[in-house]
Amino acid sequence: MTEISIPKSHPRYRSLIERDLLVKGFEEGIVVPQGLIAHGRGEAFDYIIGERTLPEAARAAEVAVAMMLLAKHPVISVNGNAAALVPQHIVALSKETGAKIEVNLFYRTEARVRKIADHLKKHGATEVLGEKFIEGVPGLESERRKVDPEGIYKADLVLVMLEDGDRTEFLKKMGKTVIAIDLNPFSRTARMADVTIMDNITRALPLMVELAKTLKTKESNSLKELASGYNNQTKLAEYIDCIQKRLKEEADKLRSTGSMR
Ligand code: PTJ
Repeated sequence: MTEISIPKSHPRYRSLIERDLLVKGFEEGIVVPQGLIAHGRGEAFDYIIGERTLPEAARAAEVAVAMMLLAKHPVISVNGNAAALVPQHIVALSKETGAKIEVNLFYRTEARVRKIADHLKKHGATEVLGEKFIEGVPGLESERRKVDPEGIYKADLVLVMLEDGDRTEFLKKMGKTVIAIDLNPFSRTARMADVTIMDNITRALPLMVELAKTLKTKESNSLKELASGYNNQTKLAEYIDCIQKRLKEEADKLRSTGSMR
């Protein structure tokens, strides 16, 4: 990695640090080159929403955590990008909610699964599933069909982050609840999930950890109430409204500065 330190005063400091984490992950064999491209797509959406957690995303995160705490066998599915960007928060969320961690990769190699598991263990995980697998997602042809019998296969709820388009549909067909974190409200994953948190995982995961600390002290009835009546399609429409509103505000700002010149 180019050893140039990024000044904290740089307006894009956070974004540049994220890029560095991904490049480091790439050099260590955790992130695939395609993951760098995928991150770029995410960055574009993040830029448009103003690189902040929208109120709708905070609400989705709360519902998601309530569902994780209510689930019998929740599993956090981890890919290369997530492991590089938020390993400590994945471990913390697993500890706060009792969810298992499983490495599940689109560009799967056994060596990479092991590397990611070791990386998560270095960040405090005691158990990481994914090395032992069955071809357990009927109809799914990608490498993501390889799931641990004690993990995703058995799960009643799966948290997925930065997904390619096809898995959520098949997990849903298996009767599982799917929570997705995806900055792109147009993606198939975002559309197919039960709850989509349209936020950068670098903000969503820390928020979920904090929410879990509070929500785990609540009775299951109040968690059920919190999660009830959530409509993901309506929420996605609200996200798209936010994007539209922000674009219009930016265009109006330019028009008004233009008219002053
Ligand atoms: O590690 P592997 O082998 O499992 O491969 C992982 C990648 C990411 C390469 C694979 O899942 C993939 O190709 O994903 P896609 O189809 O590019 O989808 C990734 C989605 O995540 C896109 O909709 C992006 O907008 C979104 N995204 C990218 N970065 C972030 C993000 N969402 C939240 N936070 C981010 N930081």
